[in-house]
Amino acid sequence: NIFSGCYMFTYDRNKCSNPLCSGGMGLPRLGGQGGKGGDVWMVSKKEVTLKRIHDKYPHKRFVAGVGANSSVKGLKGEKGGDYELHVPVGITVTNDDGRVMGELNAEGDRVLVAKGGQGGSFHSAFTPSKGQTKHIRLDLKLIADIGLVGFPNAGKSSLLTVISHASPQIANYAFTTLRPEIGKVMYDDHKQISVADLPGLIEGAHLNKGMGHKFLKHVERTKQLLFVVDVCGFQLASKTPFRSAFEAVQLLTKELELYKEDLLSKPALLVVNKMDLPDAEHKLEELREQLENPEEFSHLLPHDMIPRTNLAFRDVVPVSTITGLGLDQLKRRLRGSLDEEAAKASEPLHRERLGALRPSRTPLPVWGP
Ligand SMILES: Nc1nc2c(ncn2[C@@H]2O[C@H](COP(=O)(O)OP(=O)(O)OP(=O)(O)O)[C@@H](O)[C@H]2O)c(=O)[nH]1
Ligand SMILES: [Mg+2]
Repeated sequence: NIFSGCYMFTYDRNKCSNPLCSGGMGLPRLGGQGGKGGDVWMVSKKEVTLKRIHDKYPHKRFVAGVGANSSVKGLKGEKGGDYELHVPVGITVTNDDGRVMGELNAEGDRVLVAKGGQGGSFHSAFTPSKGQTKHIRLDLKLIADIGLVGFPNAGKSSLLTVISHASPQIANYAFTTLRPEIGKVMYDDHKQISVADLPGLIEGAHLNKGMGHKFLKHVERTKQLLFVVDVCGFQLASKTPFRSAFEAVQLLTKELELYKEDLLSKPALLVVNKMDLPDAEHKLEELREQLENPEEFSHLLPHDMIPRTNLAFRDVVPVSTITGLGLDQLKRRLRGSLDEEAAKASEPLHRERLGALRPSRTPLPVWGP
């Protein structure tokens, strides 16, 4: 599974008596300085997958080179070679203690994970110091423009199938989708946007229930959210409560809020699916009304599941993946929303460039005839 995390033990090695001492030995007689031990780096490459790393390096140990000892010929010992492990784009590197050491979001990004030790010198009585030993974790989070957020069975995979070329598995039971799948939605001007079909979220996901955190961490790396609800509501099992479309929206919002409130600052759209089912129009009207005054209907939810802030959806788009209703409109709205954000992001740069083009205060010389 290329989306799962992978542990690694990382250290520098030295040939001298202390195996973790990665600098070279100094040379006391001539004041010579040993070379520094090599560093261990993570470097992102598009073609790499976690699975490939996993298969290729079963030992999960990565060791940089040893600094050269100082000698009469080379008083300053050469630095040990760095070790670069190629990892997929979208990796977060986390330390033993859960501290994030860095993120590799673009091809060629680099994160230093373990520093080589200093070579022995006058200041250290010519004894080299140890290189760092790090036990790290690599997590690959998905990067897509849009992430589909919904309870199981809402029709997320069906939706991806009809708006993109992806063909995820579809079935009439919960948790059909077990891992993310990305579909590319194509436009006439050849622009593409990527949509991630994610496993269904269930109540308690923030406590790691269901696909829980596995799901939620993928949501972090999408630019915008597309909530998908079944217009007729959802019931996970006979023992769990039935949830209407409105309750589904609020519960999904709350799960994201409890996991990481920042997620709710992403632009979001709402798809109301299965509009071909009986009484769908009436239920949609009811949902719209409830979304307009969510506080009035908060008594429908368990007290601790009322979201602190209600999501302001940019649009509510009714669709049916079976009849095709609303799909063109949805594609247009997705594109519109992404373009809008991109324009906002480039606005300051635009202003700066315009500023630079403004005429200076000193008048230009005027040449006579
Ligand atoms: N009537 C009707 N059924 C639909 C529609 N879209 C999807 N379905 C059905 O709903 C069921 C679930 O669809 P999926 O696309 O697998 O749902 P999902 O949200 O991906 O489910 P998980 O992967 O379990 O989270 C399937 O039986 C689909 O055929 C629709 O527009 N109308
Ligand atoms: Mg699915």
